Amino acid sequence: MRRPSTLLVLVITGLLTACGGGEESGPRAPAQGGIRLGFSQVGAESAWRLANTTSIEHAATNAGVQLDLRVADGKQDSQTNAIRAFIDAKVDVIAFSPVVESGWDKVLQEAKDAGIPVIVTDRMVDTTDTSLFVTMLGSDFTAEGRKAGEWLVEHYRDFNGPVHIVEIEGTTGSAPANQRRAGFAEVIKADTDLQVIDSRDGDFTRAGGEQVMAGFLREHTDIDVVFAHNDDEGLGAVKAIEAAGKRPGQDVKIITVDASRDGLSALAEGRLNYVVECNPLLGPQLMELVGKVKTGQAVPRRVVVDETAFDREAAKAVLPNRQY
Ligand code: GYE
Repeated sequence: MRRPSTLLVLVITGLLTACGGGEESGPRAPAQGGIRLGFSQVGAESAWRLANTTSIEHAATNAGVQLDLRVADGKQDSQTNAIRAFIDAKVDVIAFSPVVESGWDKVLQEAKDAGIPVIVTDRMVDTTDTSLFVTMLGSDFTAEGRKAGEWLVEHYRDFNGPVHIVEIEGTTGSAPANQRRAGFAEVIKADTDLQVIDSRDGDFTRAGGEQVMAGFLREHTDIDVVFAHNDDEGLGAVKAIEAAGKRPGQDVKIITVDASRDGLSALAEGRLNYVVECNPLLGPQLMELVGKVKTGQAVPRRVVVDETAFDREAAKAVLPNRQY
């Protein structure tokens, strides 16, 4: 029997890397030599975001892609300006992670008119004109919200009486905030004891989570559960709960999303109760798509990232090798 060629091995390993879950590993992606990619990043609000930016930078270097990275400040205007600058610079491909879902049609039409293909990554855009982008690479946020809800339903299965939940939402109008809220609500409605008593925007930051939680604790004496839309907000909530003289993870249960190293450490210590994974290591898959789009190869309209969720024991098991 013939041995598999090096190329075949590379292709198979590349595919495995593309479909794999939480870790970034394997050989370099095939060189996408000379391609110029403009990438507009949301900002630097969370551990997830920092890991996502680093993953994209490393993957671009490994693939030989010339990356023009512009990190916005969480403002749609800054991202629109960055996309216009990429159009003026005539880059080969534009990719971006939209801070909010709506309001992109005009600038995306400008990119289309200039003949520059656009890849949406991480967060989805809300548009009726699907010809404005070629593909979308990112997580299924609704599924993440559902996983959070499923843990809660299971946790309170044998409990009778109301369970008061507060929700610290991600940035208002962003895809992960909208979809995590929806997935969570869809699942918890199966148990009418599970009641969301308050919900507020924590902007995906630690400071935001702390501030929102401090407010909730002042206004409600009966909070049983926090659903924070990301780890940073949940860790901010931990601080506020401790400052109020309560024990996070015990007096108040906390569920978060992302599964960053800090989130999983707090889970392993018992200060968070359940953490749903959202994988930021999208760089290698993005570069693969960029290469294909540039050379006119077919790409799927939607590439979903594989993800899991962690309880305390699972967190302890993966922590030593966690990359973000
Ligand atoms: O969960 C959060 C970040 O869009 C998936 O944005 C991303 C979210 C992530 O700020 O930590």
